[in-house]
Amino acid sequence: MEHYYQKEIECAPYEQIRAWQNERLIKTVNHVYKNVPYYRELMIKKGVTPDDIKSVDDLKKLPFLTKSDLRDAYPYGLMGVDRSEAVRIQSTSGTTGKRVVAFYTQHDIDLWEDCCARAIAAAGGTKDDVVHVSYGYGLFTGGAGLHGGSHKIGSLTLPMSSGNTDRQIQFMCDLGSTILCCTPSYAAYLGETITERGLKDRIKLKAGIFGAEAWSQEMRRDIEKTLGIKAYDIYGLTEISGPGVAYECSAQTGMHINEDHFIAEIIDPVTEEVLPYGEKGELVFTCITKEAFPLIRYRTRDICVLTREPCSCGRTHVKMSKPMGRSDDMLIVKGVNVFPSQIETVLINKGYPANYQIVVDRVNNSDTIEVRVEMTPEMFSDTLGQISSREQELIEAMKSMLGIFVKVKLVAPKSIARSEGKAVRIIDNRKLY
Ligand code: DLL
Repeated sequence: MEHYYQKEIECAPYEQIRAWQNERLIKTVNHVYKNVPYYRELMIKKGVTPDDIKSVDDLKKLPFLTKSDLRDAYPYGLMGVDRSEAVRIQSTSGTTGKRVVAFYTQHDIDLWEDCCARAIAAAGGTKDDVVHVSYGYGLFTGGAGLHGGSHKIGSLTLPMSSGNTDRQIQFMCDLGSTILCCTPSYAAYLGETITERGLKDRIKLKAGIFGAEAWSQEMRRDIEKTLGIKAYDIYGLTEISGPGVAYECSAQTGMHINEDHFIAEIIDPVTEEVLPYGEKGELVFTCITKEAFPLIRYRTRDICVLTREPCSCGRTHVKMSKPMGRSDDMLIVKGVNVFPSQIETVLINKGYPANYQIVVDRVNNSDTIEVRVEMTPEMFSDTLGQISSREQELIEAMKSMLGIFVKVKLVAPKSIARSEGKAVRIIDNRKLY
């Protein structure tokens, strides 16, 4: 039987979840109004006071926060406690603009680690497991979050961090790692390397907890096959705490959001109207238990769908779909809106593995877009003579999906740089922002 880490919370009736949320929302709004002048100003501008917030139904009265508010308030402007009360800073892996910094009290760290522990337990983790954490440690939340969660469960925790693939594989074999935590692209790379070296029989992995970047069902199946494991998705963002905001259960049909800590809404990214369950839109989070960085109605820019259909695992917390893109990752090429997820769909439909890169350029004031696609080793050896006809087939499929000419270049297996962190999918050389 599956081990439920906090069954009385994760499987609580909906009415109970709502009661917790109502009480905690009121408390958080009062806390923020009193202690975060930046948000108090936004509330005053919108003509709302803490007295107007009596339940989750009143959430829509509150102003949104966006990444640009985080930039304006950088670094300490959204902190909800005195600096002497906070014990930790984490930061995003963002490479453009100012990084996002988030703060935690010890209480916040405890809650965050609980969320990660639930994710590990949902993947079958118990105190008998060896949890191999290959997310980066340091400012990135991946390493610290899963590490803390693994401790809470009492698993033997291997703080590998990212990098040094030889050492990762050696420890995995020697120490009998049973649960792997890393980005899906690194899991795929580890899988390929383990297979190439003929070491598959020497690893004892049974599950993987992969997130921090988009990955398809196809990629899940590949990783599950090469590593001989069940692969679980995990979602989170630095602003809201880190990994563990939502996690997948054995049903693998979406990620349960830890609703006793976060209230999720879906909005239309343009009109900001709140959308009902089942509709696709931008995910917005309100933290209801945090002290140091209690963001209210934070717009994640992740596009997804929420569902409250009963789950076969017994958990009652609302489920989010895999993010289906971002409300801000849209590329405009030759005036046409292009979502990387559309390109990925074409590639998957045509049987290509998930490693690809989109390169956008501007030559003589005209946009160009090229998709570099890795072939599988089988395709590579079978079809050396047929590359141009395969490329032509993809060009036509892209044209019918996007309505524009996309140059396609098939490249040798493993020739696109593998990242130990997040995969670099888009290279936009136009420097438009
Ligand atoms: O990526 C936290 C994390 C660490 C999540 C380890 C899961 C595992 P940030 O660097 O702040 O935090 O990036 C957050 O990454 O808004 C999504 O766009 C994306 N993202 C996170 N998890 C997933 C996922 C961490 N499972 C941003 N699938 C989010 C797709 C994801 N995208």
